[in-house]
Amino acid sequence: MRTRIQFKLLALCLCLFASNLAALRADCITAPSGLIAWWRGENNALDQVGANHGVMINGATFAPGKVGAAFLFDGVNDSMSIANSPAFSNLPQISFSVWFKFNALPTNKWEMIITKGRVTGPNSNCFWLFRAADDDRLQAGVETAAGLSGVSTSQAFNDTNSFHLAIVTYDGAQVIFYLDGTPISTNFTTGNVRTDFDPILIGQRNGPGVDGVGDVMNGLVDEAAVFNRALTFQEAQALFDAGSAGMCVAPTLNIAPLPGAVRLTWTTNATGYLLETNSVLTLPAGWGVLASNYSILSTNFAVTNAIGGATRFYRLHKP
Ligand SMILES: [Ca+2]
Repeated sequence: MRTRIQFKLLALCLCLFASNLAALRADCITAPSGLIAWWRGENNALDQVGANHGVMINGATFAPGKVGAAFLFDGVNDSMSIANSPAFSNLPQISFSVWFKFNALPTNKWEMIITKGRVTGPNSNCFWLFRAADDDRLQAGVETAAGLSGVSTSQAFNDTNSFHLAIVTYDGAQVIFYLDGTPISTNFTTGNVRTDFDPILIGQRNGPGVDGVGDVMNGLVDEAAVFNRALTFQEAQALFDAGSAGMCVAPTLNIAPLPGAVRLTWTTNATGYLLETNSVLTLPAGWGVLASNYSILSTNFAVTNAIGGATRFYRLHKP
């Protein structure tokens, strides 16, 4: 039984991958390809698309964000940390995307939004986005073997009222800084993004920084995402246009064994999806909507389904 259930779990993963192409919400957009990490801030530090889960540091918490909830940093010592991963190393191309909102902008204060590296000059960075203390501009960029390649706003950034979307792309030749879907700054470099062993930090830089605690941010960061390729102009604009709908999240189906039955649960509203079953892993034929001989355990997306001796597979599928 245990082996069969484990196999079913694997099968479910495969099936859900196939069905993930469908959108959960009509107004969200399909995530661009190359998405290797996505921290949504939905009251947890989980990576939506991989295993690079984060850790909330020094009481960092959550608050209403741009797309659902967001990470909230108090500007004292809060941040969110994601351990280094091979997925973030030696990348020939990269993009990173964050919605951010400052709650306060103290004078002469560095405010780190997302960083990988110590951000203390050459040979200390992978990529970064922060508000500079000296000129109050938003500054971003990547570091390669060729050196630092920075991009920035042309003027001081002083807004503490609204969320803004920052996207930085690097295609192996050009770094582009998109603010709210519009390219505002470009730079040129070559080579892979520098590799280090530092964590990705949201709301902080690695090391003490100027304020002694990593130049922590006072504000919110939402839907932080890293891609292993350069997003296009159209993709950057589409992410901004999606606004509070964000990128689509497919529901995940969980399965647990019960005596003579299985319990199927899903935690996200799966509007438009059908709960289907099959006796073999055949795509797309063979799948049928689960007959109504199951018991609804609760209105929170949980049912039990009696099983006989035969193996059954289950999936949430949007026709
Ligand atoms: Ca969110």
